[in-house]
This record gives sequence, structure tokens and C-alpha cells, in this order.
Amino acid sequence: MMKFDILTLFPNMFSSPFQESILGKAIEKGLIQIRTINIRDFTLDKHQVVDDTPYGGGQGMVMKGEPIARAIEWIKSQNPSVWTIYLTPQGKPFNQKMAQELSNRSHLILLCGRYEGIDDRVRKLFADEEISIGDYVLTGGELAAMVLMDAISRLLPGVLGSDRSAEEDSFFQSLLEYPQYTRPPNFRGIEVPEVLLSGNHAAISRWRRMEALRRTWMRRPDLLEKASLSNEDRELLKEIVEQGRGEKIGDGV
Ligand code: 4FV
Repeated sequence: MMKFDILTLFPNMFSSPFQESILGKAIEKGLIQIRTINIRDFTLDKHQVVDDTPYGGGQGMVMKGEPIARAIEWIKSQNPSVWTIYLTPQGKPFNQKMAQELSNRSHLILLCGRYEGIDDRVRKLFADEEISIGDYVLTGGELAAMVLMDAISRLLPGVLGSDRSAEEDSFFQSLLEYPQYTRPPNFRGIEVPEVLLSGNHAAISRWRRMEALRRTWMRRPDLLEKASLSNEDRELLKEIVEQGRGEKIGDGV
């Protein structure tokens, strides 16, 4: 079972996304547990102040260290081995490999910042890991926390219909997905690739590997560099490059 403790000023943001579909069922099945903790509940003053002006001046407000520290210490008093992640644009770019690694843990704190961010001292003292979901600025870390929870939870045994699909993920881990088709065989005049109707599973998996390699080569060559390619993959890539010179993005690749 994976336990997510969400530290946030807006706990209600987490109500609906996790009532629906796969994650909703995972909660019902007790495969994941989500606890939202309001940082404001850990303030000591009667006005429950959670932010203040930045030292050195400048725009916006900064989240105070004390309420965050007290909230994390409260959780750690229940489980000292909890792993604390701070969601921030300054963090490591999130990817599937990190989702895999985090899915092996059992208890995560996801610290959601607001305003200009948190006092850097509480980050230094309590963040075991800093993760970014992308090079853009959100109004808060909550949506980033939800992205992590979704990507991690679907890798937990029993959460997806069959664990095969998560394994298949790993096979295609570092490549873009191959194109998918479903009924009808002819949609607006476009046929499904013949091989997919052939029942020839060896030919189908070769075609899928080829299309995953082709898309990755066309759209994300940076991923191809990092991919662990088999000799067969290299043969397929030669074919693609031969073929590919003609095609450009938008050619439905
Ligand atoms: C973010 C990201 C992100 C920065 C200021 C919250 C905001 C505000 N978190 N990946 N990109 N956070 O934009 O994780 O406090």
C-alpha cells in the first residue's frame, strides 16, 4: 500500500480528482491512501499566518518555514522513514524512471508550495527530493503533486487492470508509444494498418516497435540517445532513417 501525505494550503483541491476512475478504485481497494494536511493547521498564531514578505524585498509572498516544519515533524513522529518531496520548478525533471523508483516506496510527503515558494531553510532541512513536472510556473505545487500521484499509483500492483500494461510500459520505457487503433476498421476513409488485423503477433510487435522507434526518432531524438536499443532496434532504425528522410512531422507520424 502506498501512502501519500499531501501538505497544502488547499486540501479540497484533492477531493474530486481521486474519486474518479482508476485512482478512485485504488483508494477503495486500499492500494493507495491519500491524506491531505492543511499547513495552516500547524500555525501557532491566532491569525494562522502561513506567509510573509520576502527578505530583501521584491514581489509576492513567501511561505513561512515554521508551519511546514511542524507539519512534517508531526508526520515523522508517526513514521520517521517517510520520504519528503518538494514540488518546485527548481527540482529534477520528473520522468517515468523516477515514477518507477518512487513506486517502490510506501510513504511519501508531497509538499505543495504557493506564492513565490517556501523559505529556503525549510527546504534545506526537510526536502529529501525536489521534483519539477515541467519548465513552466504554476500557481501552486498541488497540480504537480497530483501528476506524481497518478504516475506513481498506476505502477502499483493491482491498480491498473492488469499489471502487464505497466510492464509493457517498461519495455517501451524510453521510447514514445506506438500508434493505437480500435473499431471501426475504416474511419473517415482511413484504414487500420493491415498488420494489426493479421493476427500475426510477431509481425504486430515488430510493427509496433518500428512505429515507436520512428516516432521517437522524428519527435524526440533526445530520448533515442538515452534508450537501451537492441541490435534488432538498430536494424529497424536504419530502415526508418532510409524511409524517414521523405517524411516530416505532420505526415501523421
Ligand atoms: C512547479 C513545477 C511549479 C512555483 C511557484 C508553485 C509553483 C508556486 N512545481 N513543477 N513546474 N510550482 O510551477 O513542480 O509556489
